[in-house]
Amino acid sequence: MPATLNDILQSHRTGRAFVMGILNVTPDSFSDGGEFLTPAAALTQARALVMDGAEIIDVGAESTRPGASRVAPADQIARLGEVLPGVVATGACVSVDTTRSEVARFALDAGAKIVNDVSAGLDDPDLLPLVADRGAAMVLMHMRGQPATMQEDVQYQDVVAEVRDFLAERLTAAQRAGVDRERCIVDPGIGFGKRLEHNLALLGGVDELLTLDRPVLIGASRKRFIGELTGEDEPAQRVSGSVAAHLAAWRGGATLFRVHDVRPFVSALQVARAVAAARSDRDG
Ligand code: HH2
Repeated sequence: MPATLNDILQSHRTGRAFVMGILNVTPDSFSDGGEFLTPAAALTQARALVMDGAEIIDVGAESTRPGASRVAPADQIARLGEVLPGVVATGACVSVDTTRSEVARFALDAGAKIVNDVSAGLDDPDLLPLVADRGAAMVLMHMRGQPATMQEDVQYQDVVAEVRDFLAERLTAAQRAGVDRERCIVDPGIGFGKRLEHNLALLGGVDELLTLDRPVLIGASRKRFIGELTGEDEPAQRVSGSVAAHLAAWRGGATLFRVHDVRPFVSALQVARAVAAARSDRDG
């Protein structure tokens, strides 16, 4: 049964998990920059993500890796314009990874249903009103500062509580701008202004984020902290570590997972789910 946007937005209540496949139409993303820049390569990848089990495709035209340079909205639109119609035609629910309202407007016009804003509405004051006006869904993500500087001077007293409070405040800001809270998804922003211990605390602290009564999205895929734990310098070699990180968050109640390597995670989830079902059968 294909996922509807409503299924995704209710997933924290139903427990159904959804995989968001990553499609970076960028020359400089940290793990796959340049791989899917041509429209043909991007569409082939979008179809492969769906075949592998992704029910959401997150298309981005600007890298947010630490130190990345900004991409003007017109350039993001030029990159997206050639691929969005084909990605929408896959039948997956399409999300656009941007902080800019011009880009989000273009993507929503092309059939995207979710705006994935890593700045949680702070980068562009016109973004929340646009999402409200269109009745779109939105990901509000926690980040400290800007990608250019976010890994400098990273300090928290209690990272899980601080991220939860920030997301609560951004949910209120979104509502004040007219966005329906029921259309919001929250994301602790793994790797965005966080050191290893912060990422681990957040992956283990999903239950606390769920007190916001919104679905929790986790994006740990191939990120640096996995390399720090496993010694894998090459992002594409961090697949097993990424699966483990996402499964740990799933156990805590996260239901949405933003991943590069869809099939390995879908398989792991199938097994973990079967074990959990057997356990609950036994417990009655
Ligand atoms: N991570 C990245 C980009 N967008 N969006 C959300 N909601 N959550 C995340 O954790 C997240 C995100 C970074 O990963 P990637 O897209 O692979 O790299 P880059 O930003 O270099 O394109």
